[in-house]
Amino acid sequence: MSTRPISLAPEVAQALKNGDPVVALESTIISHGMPYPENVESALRSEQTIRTHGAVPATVGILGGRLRIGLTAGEIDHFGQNSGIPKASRRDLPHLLAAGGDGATTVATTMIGAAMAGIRLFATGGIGGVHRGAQQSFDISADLLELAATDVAVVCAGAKSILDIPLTLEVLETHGVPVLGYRTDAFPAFYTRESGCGVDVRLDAPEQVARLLHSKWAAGLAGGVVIANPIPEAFALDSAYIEDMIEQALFACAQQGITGKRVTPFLLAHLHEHTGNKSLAANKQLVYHNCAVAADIAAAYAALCAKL
Ligand code: PSU
Ligand code: MN
Repeated sequence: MSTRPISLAPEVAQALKNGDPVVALESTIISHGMPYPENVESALRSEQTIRTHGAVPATVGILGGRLRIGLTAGEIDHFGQNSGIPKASRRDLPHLLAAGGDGATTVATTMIGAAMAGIRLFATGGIGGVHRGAQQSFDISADLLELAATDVAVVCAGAKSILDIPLTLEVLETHGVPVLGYRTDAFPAFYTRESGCGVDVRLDAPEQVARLLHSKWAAGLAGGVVIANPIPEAFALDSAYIEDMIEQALFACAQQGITGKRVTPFLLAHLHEHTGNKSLAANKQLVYHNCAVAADIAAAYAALCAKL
């Protein structure tokens, strides 16, 4: 038995051994980001999308005190159904591993698992960031510090404007995390294609992104990369509409005294409920798009590594 608390699904282990493309997926989006059963449907379709684009999916979660890299459909259903599974960020890992518990991995802990396994690409919806009012609350997602330290590239639709996007980009800059726009000059705001902020560099082809990733890590520059991929035009929400809904969600959050790790799941659930699931439909579509792009980049990265 390995001394590390990690288990790879056989298909994932084989793909990594062969140098084939693999894309990691997170489980907090399943357990705490979407309602059941849409969460399970979305997780399975995400995996299928990655396969269609020529890569092997590896959904990450903590089961029985082990970091599992690649889950079965039954295990994904377990994450989808069981609202008792805690959201597990970096600080929660030691306890869950020691106690033999289950945990839904956030962007931060999915990066940790992916890096341990040797997976370089990860697809999700949105990253955590600096919350509005962080000057008072100090609520800055551990995702940002993980991006500073761990060698995994995260394909996302930017960050939700439940966050302070300009401050989120400042923190990423401080920590030397490149923010790439995939076929865009604008940093996207999850439900919408623009946030009013720009990206550091725009790249239009998977091969260009693969080269940047390779150059970064070959130069010994540890840490992740944000690959910002805007929601497809057809699924984007009206920005005034969603901004209004976000304001309402933030107001409810403050009124109910929600703080800490409960904030993001609360805001997501509030939005899904109060937009008649418009936000959920958009959320699902942008995740599939991120899966397709991450798989394309993973394939280009694998091809580049095979050549060098
Ligand atoms: N943003 C989303 N959907 C999500 C999350 C973020 O649009 O499901 C999840 C991710 O797992 C992310 C986490 O890592 O929330 C961030 O939580 P916090 O803000 O507590 O760090
Ligand atoms: Mn937080």
